[in-house]
Amino acid sequence: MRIDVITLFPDSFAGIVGASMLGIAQERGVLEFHTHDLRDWALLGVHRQVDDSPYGGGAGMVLRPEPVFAAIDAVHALDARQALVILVTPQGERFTQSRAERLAELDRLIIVCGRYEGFDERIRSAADLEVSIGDYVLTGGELPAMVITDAVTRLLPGVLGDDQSACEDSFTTGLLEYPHYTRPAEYRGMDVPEVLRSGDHARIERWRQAQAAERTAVRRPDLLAAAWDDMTAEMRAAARAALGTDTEDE
Ligand code: JF8
Repeated sequence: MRIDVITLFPDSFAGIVGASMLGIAQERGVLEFHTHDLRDWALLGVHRQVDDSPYGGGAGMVLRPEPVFAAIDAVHALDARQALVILVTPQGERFTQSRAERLAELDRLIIVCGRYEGFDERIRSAADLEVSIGDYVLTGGELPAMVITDAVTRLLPGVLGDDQSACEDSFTTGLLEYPHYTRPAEYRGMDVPEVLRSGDHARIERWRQAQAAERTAVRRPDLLAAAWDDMTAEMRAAARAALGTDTEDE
């Protein structure tokens, strides 16, 4: 997959490019990641303007359409593969694991990061998809672009090792993960559960599944309904016990 990011702050991506997952994906030839400085397509003039004051008045600045459209056209032309253009905005569709899975199947993404108080409404028509990473306010689209890049990249074939395959992720299984332990067996009075040291792999698997169900019931009861059909009787019992309800099987 090729990911191009159009941004006024290309330097802010240096950290994630160098970091493990993206670095490995690029070394393995699974990912080509490029950033592009929106200012390269700024309006001609000494100030290399990309923003302007809003029509109708009001505080703050608005991203002008011309540099963004020109940048998207130019970046499209860098590669023959069809690209999906994603605009990251607080008004976008919520970015979820299932959205990440669908994006990971594509050949090419172009992610456009805004800044300032907003962008000219006409910029929306240049995008195929508007995405938001969550209900909180950020100062720009760079962090959302990094979040999307990270979540999509780790799903590309060959990025994760076989033994940590992405199918076991929370949000793929629909349940939160079971608790993990490593050495020492006892730490500050806290013991590793006996079952994990029993060597009984079938029992360990059942315990982990029940823990995942219980943990989801306690922390994210909103996720339970969607996972319910795939849960065993033992998992449902663990979830019910945690909820303190006696809901019947559906
Ligand atoms: C922005 C450009 C966002 N979940 C989210 N919160 N805030 C943003 C966001 C995205 C782009 C810009 N301000 C200026 C905020 C997303 N995605």
